[in-house]
Amino acid sequence: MLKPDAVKRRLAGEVIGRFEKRGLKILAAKMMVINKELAETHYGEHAEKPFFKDLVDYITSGPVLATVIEGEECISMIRKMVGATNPQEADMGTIRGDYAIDTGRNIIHASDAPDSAKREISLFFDESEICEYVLPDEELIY
Ligand code: RTP
Ligand code: MG
Repeated sequence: MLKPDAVKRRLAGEVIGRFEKRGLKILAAKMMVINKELAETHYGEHAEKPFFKDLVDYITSGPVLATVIEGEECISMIRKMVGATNPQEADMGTIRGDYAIDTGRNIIHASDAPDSAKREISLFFDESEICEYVLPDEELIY
């Protein structure tokens, strides 16, 4: 999910382009403004953390671009491409390392495990919004 800072800074296309160029497949993409309740559910694992309120305020502060992305080992691959939570600790070449400074404005959310991906996808998308298709160059990538 491209967070509101990414959308407002016009970085959404740039970031999605990195995933496309890597060979990953975009199955769904939707601009939306997340309401407080959905934000609290999405980030429920952090409900007791001191930064929870700021996190919910941030993620609801403007439109996000929610996506579903598919590819072999794509959860760990995308987390690696995204970089450390604190952009100042993120390696150069990662999305957060290249485009962000502040942990509270770190451009992108990425699911951290198959179970959380499944849960998060169902929070933001109906099944009918997820497109299955074959890329013409899939056999060059796999
Ligand atoms: P995300 O869930 O957004 O993909 O980020 P993440 O896995 O790298 O980090 P996580 O620990 O899940 O934290 C979720 C988001 O909360 C904000 N945060 N602020 N002030 C702080 O110490 C702090 N720690 C985390 C960040 O926006 C982080 O992405
Ligand atoms: Mg997380």
